[in-house]
Amino acid sequence: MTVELPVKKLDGYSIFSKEDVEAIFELGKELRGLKVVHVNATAYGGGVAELLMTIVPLMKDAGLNASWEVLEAPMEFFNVTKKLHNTLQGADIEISEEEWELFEKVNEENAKKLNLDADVVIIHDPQPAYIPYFKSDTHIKYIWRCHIDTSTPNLKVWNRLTSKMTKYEKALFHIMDYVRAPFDKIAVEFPPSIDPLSPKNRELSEAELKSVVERYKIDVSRPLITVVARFDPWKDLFSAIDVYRKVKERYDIQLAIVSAMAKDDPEGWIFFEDILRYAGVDNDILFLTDLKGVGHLEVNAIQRLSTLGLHTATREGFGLVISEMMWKEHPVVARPVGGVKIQIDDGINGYLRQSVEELADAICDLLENQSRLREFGKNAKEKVRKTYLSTAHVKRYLEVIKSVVK
Ligand code: UPG
Repeated sequence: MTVELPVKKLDGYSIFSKEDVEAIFELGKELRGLKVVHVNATAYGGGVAELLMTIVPLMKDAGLNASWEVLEAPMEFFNVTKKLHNTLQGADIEISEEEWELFEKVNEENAKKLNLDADVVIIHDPQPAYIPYFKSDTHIKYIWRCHIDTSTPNLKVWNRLTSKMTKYEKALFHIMDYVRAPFDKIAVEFPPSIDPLSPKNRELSEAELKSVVERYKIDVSRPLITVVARFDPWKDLFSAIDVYRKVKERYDIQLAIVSAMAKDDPEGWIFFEDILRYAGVDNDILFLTDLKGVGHLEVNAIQRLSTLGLHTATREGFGLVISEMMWKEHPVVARPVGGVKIQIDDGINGYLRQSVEELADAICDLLENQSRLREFGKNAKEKVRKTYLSTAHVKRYLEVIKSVVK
């Protein structure tokens, strides 16, 4: 399925990163008209869809013929690929022969069905990873874009999966810790980005904020700690509730759990129930999900209304939600894992802590020290402005595309 895209103009981004925008237009001249197709598993929900909704329109504005295709697959396929995702992040579970067969079959069908007649095809994550294997065209250059933490994968699954991923010319990873054979020779360090002009991150008016406060009954007179994360085992929302309870012994806080159900994540419903049960009856734990109409603008408003962010993930490829919160001038207290470590500079724009007690202490430290809270918040925004905006990301894409077509 081809995803319909909004129009986005690079000119609008010049106020944030003039040099990157100029560099993109230069590269765009060299690559004008080049047909580039991105392929992933869902058009809505989760970090990859969030990224493509900006990256693809900006590539178009740079002069490339860029488009975005989404896999067509039954729910059983997504059960298998969620298992695949979990094993690549280290889970010790088996994938049966039947499941591998389904994985291959859906990839083969999509290799035929999707609109992939292009110069460069960029495959995101493991779900569509076998499409190149099933394509016979020799002129297409393939790039694999990995979004997950593959630092300690289940090797049996990793080796089997990658044994048929031989047609890729480049493999892009958020950080080099994730790189392993067979991609070590073609790997590129490739952190993602947030879009400062998207509904998720743009400035909001007082009226927009007020409407969210009223709709979701947020008490702005008390501190609000926010965790934005899919209902996924790796996000460890149980720990987020434990941290909240520890802090609550000392401060009258509220916890917002902001979450959406991604189409390619059938496990989400099971975790949703488990976490609701774990939270019990506590009116200061706010479940703000897409079921209640929490979309991009609402997530933006909740992040802006927050005192600080909390992120308890135990594996995290990058964690866009951290940069999103930092962009709104709030520090994030998080576990020192994967891509989280490159966003948060401990003691400068947030805190990196492992245990529930340490995470709770770090939050209390910021609640006690309002001037530190503000200073960390300013540092946080500056870090994102310098490092993680869409323009830097688009520029890196054009450089990598140029390297495979020249
Ligand atoms: N989001 C919503 N509504 C919600 C909850 C989340 O829009 O109710 C958004 C959130 O704002 C963010 C995205 O969904 O933009 C979630 O992205 P991220 O925090 O990066 O997590 P994942 O969905 O797990 O994304 C995968 C990787 C992650 C990586 C990302 C992009 O797990 O580590 O940063 O892909 O490469």
